[in-house]
Amino acid sequence: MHIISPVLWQFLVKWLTNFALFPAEASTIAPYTDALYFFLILISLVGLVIVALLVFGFSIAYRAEKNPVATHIEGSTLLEATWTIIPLALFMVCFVWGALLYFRIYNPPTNAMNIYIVGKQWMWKAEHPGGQHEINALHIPINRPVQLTMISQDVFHSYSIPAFRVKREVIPGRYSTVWFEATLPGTYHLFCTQYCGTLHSQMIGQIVAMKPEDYQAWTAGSTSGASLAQNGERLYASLGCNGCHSGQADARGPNLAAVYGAKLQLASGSYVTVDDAFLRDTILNPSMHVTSGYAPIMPTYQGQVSEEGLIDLVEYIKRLNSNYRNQQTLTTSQVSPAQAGTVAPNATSGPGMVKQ
Ligand code: HEC
Ligand SMILES: [Cu+2]
Repeated sequence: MHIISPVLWQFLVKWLTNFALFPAEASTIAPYTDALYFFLILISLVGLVIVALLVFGFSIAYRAEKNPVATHIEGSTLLEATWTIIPLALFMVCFVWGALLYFRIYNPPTNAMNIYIVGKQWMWKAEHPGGQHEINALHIPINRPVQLTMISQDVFHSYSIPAFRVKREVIPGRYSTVWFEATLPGTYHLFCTQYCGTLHSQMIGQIVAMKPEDYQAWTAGSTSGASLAQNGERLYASLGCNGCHSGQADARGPNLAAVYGAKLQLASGSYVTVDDAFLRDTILNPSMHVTSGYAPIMPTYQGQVSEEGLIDLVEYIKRLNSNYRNQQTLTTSQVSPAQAGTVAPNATSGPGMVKQ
């Protein structure tokens, strides 16, 4: 999609990077956003030069001593059509180009790995499915699409990685997602780009993009013992979810195995596809969308589970595909499927519970 020769392009990028005007292009999308950006700058510059030259030229050609009496001009259809159609064509090019890029930026590839981000005044927490936790840092492999599922615990924040040319609002009460594929190993800036209070400027961190083998080593070395799904399983038992969602035929709640990604019919007759946001909503607001064929007896868990706890539950239910147990070795989990239905003794102080 480059509009100029690759050699000139490389030169331009290197030059701008060295002058620190432009961060490195470290993701697959970066050259594309930059190409559009440079195109916008280019046409603005061309417009600027044309206008400046005309002002300069006309003020000499039509100066007072050469034209003592002003000429009355009625207008020119050709001229007006020209200065309407050419800018319109340019704007349409920007629009189509921008729209195509927008769809690319907003649609994550289906094979993207997912990492959760919780923003709060004033720090970024990252939770990897394997249970690795980080504060104000994010380790990721290069050459692999990564999707971030993000939520705020308090006010609006915005997760921005300039070197990857991505940025997305992080909203209280709702998951938002962003994806990227890093191409260059290195350490890059992470910024909060939404003014969020006194220490907003310190809500920054490091993105560490690593070669796949280094990332593997990092993952193995920083695990906290239990994966998110394993924490979720414990929480699921301690909150008594399995009292109703036991998966047995006489259970009071629907079987949640393989519910993720499924299309559910609601009592209202409409259909929803079960995604992360739906799971989170159901746990906090079960009456919002009641599944067809069931009584609205599920209690709300509002105020009882932290955002991290909700992520653990979501991650657990996501992996509750029938073969989940065969894939995971639940060495750290105290809860076995046989215990389903009993409330764990530490029901008030599980790992994901809200601390009052
Ligand atoms: C008192 C029984 C009960 C408890 C406890 C309960 N649920 Fe439910 N749950 C239900 C019923 C009944 C439905 C279906 C009706 C509805 O959507 O409200 C449901 C629906 C759901 C759904 C929507 C998916 C579907 O197939 O309908 C999810 C997800 C869910 N529950 C998760 C949980 C989690 C997680 C917990 C624990 C934090 C929990 N439930 C605790 C009874 C319960
Ligand atoms: Cu912030």
